[in-house]
Amino acid sequence: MHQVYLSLGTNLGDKEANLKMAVNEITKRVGKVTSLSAFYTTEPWGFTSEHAFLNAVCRVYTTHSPMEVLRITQDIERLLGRLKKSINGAYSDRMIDIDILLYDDLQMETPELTIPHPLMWERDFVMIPLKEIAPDIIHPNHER
Ligand code: PH2
Ligand code: MG
Ligand code: MG
Repeated sequence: MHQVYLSLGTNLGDKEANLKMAVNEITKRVGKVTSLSAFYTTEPWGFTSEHAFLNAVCRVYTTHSPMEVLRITQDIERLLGRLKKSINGAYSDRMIDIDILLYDDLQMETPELTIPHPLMWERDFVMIPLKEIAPDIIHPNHER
C-alpha cells in the first residue's frame, strides 16, 4: 500500500459539491481516503479571476503506481467537467483540479509528473490544508 497526498481545487459551479464528488471518485478509483482537510476558501493564486477557490487536501491509501494515480485523477477531472487544462500555459478557471502532492517518500521528475509537486511548498492553499491533516510533513531536501 502506498500513501498519497492529493490537492483538490475548484473555482466554478457548486464548489462544495465538486470537492465532495471528487473525494467520492477518488475513494472508488484510487483507494481509501483516510484523511480529508476542511474546505478552505482561497483567492486565485498565480492568475486573476473573479471566482474564488475552494481547496482541500486528502490522504489516500492506494495500490496504484504514481502514473496510474495521475491517469485516474485526470479521468476524474474530465468526468467532473474539467474541459481544458490551461489557456496558453496560463492557469484558468476550472470545475476541479486534482494534483498529486506526495507519494510515500518518492522523488521523481518526468515530463508528465514531478513528485513532490514542485510548487506545493509556496502555495498556502496547499500547505494550510496539508498541515491540518499532516502536521509533520517537511520539505524532503530539508530532511537529514
Ligand atoms: N490552482 C492553480 C493556480 N492557482 N489558486 C488557488 N487559490 N487554488 C488553486 O487550487 C489554484 C490556484 C493551478 O492548478
Ligand atoms: Mg493545480
Ligand atoms: Mg493539475
